[in-house]
Amino acid sequence: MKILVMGGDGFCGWPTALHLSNMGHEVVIVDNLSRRKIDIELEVESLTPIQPVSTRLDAWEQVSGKRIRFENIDAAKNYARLMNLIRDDAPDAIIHFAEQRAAPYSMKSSYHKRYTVDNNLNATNNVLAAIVEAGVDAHLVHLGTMGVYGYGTAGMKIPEGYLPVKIETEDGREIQQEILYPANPGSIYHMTKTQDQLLFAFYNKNDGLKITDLHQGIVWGTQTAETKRDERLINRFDYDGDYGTVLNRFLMQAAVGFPMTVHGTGGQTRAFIHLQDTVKCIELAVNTPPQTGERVRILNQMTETHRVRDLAKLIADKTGAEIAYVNNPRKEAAENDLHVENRRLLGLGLDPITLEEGLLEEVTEIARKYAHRCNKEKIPCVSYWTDDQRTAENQS
Ligand code: NAD
Ligand code: USQ
Repeated sequence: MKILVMGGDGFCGWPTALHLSNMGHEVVIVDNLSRRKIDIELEVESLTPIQPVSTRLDAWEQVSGKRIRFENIDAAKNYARLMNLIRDDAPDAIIHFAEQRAAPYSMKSSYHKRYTVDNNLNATNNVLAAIVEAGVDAHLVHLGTMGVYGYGTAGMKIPEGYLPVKIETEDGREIQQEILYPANPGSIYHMTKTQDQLLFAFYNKNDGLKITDLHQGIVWGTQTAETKRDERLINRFDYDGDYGTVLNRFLMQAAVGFPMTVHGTGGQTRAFIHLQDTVKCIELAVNTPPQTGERVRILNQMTETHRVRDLAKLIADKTGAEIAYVNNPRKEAAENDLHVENRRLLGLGLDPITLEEGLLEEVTEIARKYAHRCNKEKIPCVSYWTDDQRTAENQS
């Protein structure tokens, strides 16, 4: 297949591009390198020494004999170039990772809120409009988030996208329908993903586009089989207070001797998936496109759930690292349970990698190896969801 990987220079996109290339697909990466520019804005770098795009691509060609093409296009702003690329290349699948993905970054200021909305919604609308205008039959695979549902449970497993409801009609009959699960975003970033869902529903209904939306949990891990093949292929490892995600942050904090920063009571339960499984799930989704006329296919891309304080304790028990309970800069439930349906990807053949499998050590090894690159001043989360939280923190 010919596959466009939008956002293919990022944490999930780069290993996905390598994996699909390794499987024999013709891969084109589309990325505007905005994530690398945000590192400059935040004065922080990936813990791992990621290489410039051209070095990465040359290294991949040397180890695999396969060439990945790179197109520097801003999917949110450069509609004409994106549309021409899609028309000229006529890809079989387009994988859309090209969004601003950090909740804390999206809440830093009105600039960051506006940038995240502009970037994410325009990138999504542009790729959808471009598929229609180009007249190609490309399957769009989008990386969504578990956060579209909120993290409550209402006494049932969170279904894969659609909620069955019973409605009583005016004449007393009962009818059944399936509706999109009610959106309940916890940040401006997560809100953009709930809006993406409506764009998908519309273009699917109006233009018959084939779309898979993968509602992914928090990704942990750093390396995959392909990124391990040469140090120049090494994947990004975000550890800072805006982009670092909780499990990778805790593993890095343990490795550099910084007490693990549990927000509030740590009673937040979240869904997780290892990076190698992310890559596998995308391959499974690409290989099984929806039928013509099928509604948007939504899959929950997660393999296990954990409470934040339990993760900290697990790592503390293994490494002797300390835990610091800090004020929560976010507005979120202090405690929640989370039960999630994920049978569809398991049904397609996913064999999950779990935290128990010793992979925590692999990440810790990476964190130890590159600990000298860590700027500890960048570890605390200093993006507050409200001014009141910022003021209270500054006064404490
Ligand atoms: P990332 O920031 O590392 O990668 C995103 C890539 O997209 C970057 O290389 C960036 O330069 C590019 N990009 C952003 N806006 C663009 C634009 N307008 N035009 C072209 N390129 C653009 O993020 P990631 O962790 O790889 O996440 C990828 C996707 O997966 C995101 O949509 C995110 O919401 C979703 N996701 C990530 C996680 C996670 O834990 N990392 C979990 C669930 C869902
Ligand atoms: N947390 C801590 N300590 C920290 C960092 C985070 O206790 O040092 C807590 C947060 O308060 C939150 C939880 O850990 O309760 C998860 O935070 P996170 O930064 O790991 O994850 P989140 O902000 O939800 O975002 C990440 C990705 C995003 C993706 C989402 C999937 O950045 O792109 O959509 O995970 S999900 O969480 O399932 O919605």
